This record gives sequence, structure tokens and C-alpha cells, in this order.
Amino acid sequence: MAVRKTLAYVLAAAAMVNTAYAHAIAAPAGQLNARTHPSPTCDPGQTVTQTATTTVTSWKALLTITIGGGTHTETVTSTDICTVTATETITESTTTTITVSPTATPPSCPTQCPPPPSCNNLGFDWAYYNNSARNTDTTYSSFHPDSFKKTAPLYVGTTSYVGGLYGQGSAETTGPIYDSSRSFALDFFALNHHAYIYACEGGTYTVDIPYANDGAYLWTGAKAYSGWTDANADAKALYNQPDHVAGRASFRFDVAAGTYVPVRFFYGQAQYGGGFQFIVTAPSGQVIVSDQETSSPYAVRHSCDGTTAPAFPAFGKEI
Ligand SMILES: *[C@@H]1O[C@H](CO)[C@@H](O)[C@H](O)[C@H]1NC(C)=O
Ligand SMILES: [Ca+2]
Repeated sequence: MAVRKTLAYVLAAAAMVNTAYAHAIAAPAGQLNARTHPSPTCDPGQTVTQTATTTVTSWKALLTITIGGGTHTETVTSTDICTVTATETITESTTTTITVSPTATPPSCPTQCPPPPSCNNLGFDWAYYNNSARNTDTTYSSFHPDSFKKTAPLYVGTTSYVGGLYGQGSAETTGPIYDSSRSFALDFFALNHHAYIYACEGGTYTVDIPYANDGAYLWTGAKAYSGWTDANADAKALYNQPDHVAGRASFRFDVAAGTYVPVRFFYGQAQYGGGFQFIVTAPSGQVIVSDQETSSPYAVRHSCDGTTAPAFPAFGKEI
């Protein structure tokens, strides 16, 4: 269901120009949590803004604005009536901006865009390594993710969410990472992650790294599977140590519907506290990967057939 809005608007005043009305229709709170029920082409929490402009050439006109779905009718009548002679032509530009929070799901909400088959394959593979690289400059230039390709990790696991904060409390020097069964040192370590994003929707996907302390490198596409190097990363978010400014980066990629896109990101923490955020947003605006501890049906470690999206090379034996 979506929202339809009709605005009957009687213009009765020659002086009435550039009149704007804004309306917000509240959505039931329980329907706003997009992560609870991920669906590929809709984000029920999004704000839909449409602007309609009409030029009125008589002193009395009817303006109808349709925003798709639902029904709401409003009549606005001005009592400020001016005298208008029979020969007079009045030209007005009226801009009406209506902001609507859909009461349910937008018109494009699909039932035809299902997640890929699931076979105990959800989430990301990840690995923990010791990382001796201290951050001493503006680009954490001592950190080299590709130097870990043949390094045996200290731990490997799978996780349905990514990102976190490490060792930022004064007493927190060790702790678990994701759902690990053991604790780790929370300084001087690195995490390697990879998965496929299943692009149920075609279009432009966005990867945001709004916070990196100390470094996060991103690869997408074939090079994320093999051939990734420091030099060919799609994005780098690097902590500026002298100025104490966290790293951030954003990367967009276009993909056809129904394809699996390899994604790898490598996080490095040096001294003091650390952490990072990593967010993947589908073309519709739906967040499909984040640090929220909810699994996405669109992030998988391999396809169920094992060939369309084969499992990645083992950590420590990467190519
Ligand atoms: C990794 O670092 C920890 C903490 O410094 C250390 O105890 C451990 O021996 C290191 N492991 C390897 C394999 O280097
Ligand atoms: Ca740090």
C-alpha cells in the first residue's frame, strides 16, 4: 500500500503567490524498522519528497497532486478575495512540496525480488591477524593489507554483521570480536573480511566507511576475490594520527540485478583504541550490511551451487 494525496486548492486571491504547504503523514512505528524485515527494493523508513509546480492562469483553479497510493484529501480555501475585473488575467506560480512518510511500503515494494537460496551460507568470512604496524602519519602508511595474503590467521570465523569499536574503554585491552569464542588483543591487529553481496536489485550500490581507526581498505568485483593489492583498492579510509582525524571513505558501484558481487575489506588497528563502520546500501536505500547484529539474506559466503559464487580462497592462502 502506498500513499495518495489529493489537494483541492481553490485560489481566490490575486495576491496569493508561491504558496507552499507541507504535510507529514505519520507511519506506524512498527513498520519503520527496515532491518527487521529486509526487503530488497523498499525502505519503509525513507522519506519521499515530491514537488509539483503548476501555473495558474485564472483566479479560480483546482490543483491535484498525486503521490501514489493511499488517500488523503485536503481543501484549502483562502478568504482573502480580491476584486478582479472581467478582463484581467492573473498568472500565478504555485509550488507545493509534500513530504510523505509512507504508511506501509512504497509502490515499488517487491515480492518478486527474493534473496538468493540459503544453505548455511549467510554472512561474511573473517580472520584475525596480529598486525605490528604502528600508525605514525596521516595515511597509516605502515599498514599493508596485501602483506597478509600468505599469513596464517590466528582465528577465522563467520559473522552476520561487520564493524565495531575496539579497546576504546580505558580498561578494555582484550575482548571477543564478533561472535568469537575467545578474546583477542584489541590493539595491533587486523581483520580480513569477504563475502558476496547478492544484488537482488540492479542499480548503484553504496559502500560507506564513515569511521576508520586506523585503516580500512575495500575491494569490490573480481579483484576482491583474487588479485587484490594495496594499490588497486576501491576505497581507503585512513586515520590521520598527527591530527587525530578518523578515516572515512565511500564507494559506489553499478551492478545488474541477480548477480553476486565479491566484496572484501581489510581493517587494521594500531595503537590506542580502534574501530570501524562498514555499511552497504542497496539502490532503494535499504541498508543490507552494517554493524547491526542482524543477518542479511543478501550477504553470502558463497552461492549454494558452489560455482556461480564459489567460496573464497582460504585465509593465509590467498591469491
Ligand atoms: C600475536 O600477538 C599476541 C599479543 O601481542 C602475542 O601474544 C602472540 O604471540 C602473537 N602471535 C603471533 C602468532 O605472532
Ligand atoms: Ca587506533
